Amino acid sequence: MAHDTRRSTRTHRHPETGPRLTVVGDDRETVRLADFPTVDRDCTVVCASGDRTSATWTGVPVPELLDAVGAPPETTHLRVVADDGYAVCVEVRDALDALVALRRDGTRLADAEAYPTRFVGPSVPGERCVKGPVAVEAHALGARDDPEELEAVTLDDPQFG
Ligand SMILES: Nc1nc2c(c(=O)[nH]1)N[C@H]1C(S)=C(S)[C@@H](COP(=O)(O)O)O[C@H]1N2
Ligand SMILES: [Mo]
Repeated sequence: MAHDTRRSTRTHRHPETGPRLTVVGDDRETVRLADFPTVDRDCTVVCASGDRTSATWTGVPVPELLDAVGAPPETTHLRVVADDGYAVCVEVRDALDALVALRRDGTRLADAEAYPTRFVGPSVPGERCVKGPVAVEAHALGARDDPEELEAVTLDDPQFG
């Protein structure tokens, strides 16, 4: 199916087409999540504070999204960017069983939260389970590159719960 190629960097609630996500690899595409198959996955989001949220998440597997743009084989990290200034870097091996979720325990996130999608996975640290991701970018970092330099936030900043 042909994907939308407009270079939007924001995910909005599109009443007709649903949430979108910009995926950056060899190509850059803004895709409609509704165009992809979804799977269910049990994940627990654990905060440094001790709070935890366990749920069954339904969403698009991250590898499906990367395949749409052709992530380079050298990819080491994914940078996941939200529209609230939050951006994190996740090791690609931890992202391979992650989802861009649309539902939590069967309920649409768009109906329950201020954001319509969630980057979440069993191997993704809780603070990196980004609410309302608008972009996922493949990066190939060298051994001396610091992935935290790609993170826009100090993760212990109290403004980010
Ligand atoms: N966009 C965005 N995603 C975010 C955050 C945020 O501030 N903004 N906080 C993170 C942190 S620190 C944690 S612990 C979890 C909290 O998720 P929960 O509210 O579902 O428990 O979301 C993460 N994802
Ligand atoms: Mo957190």
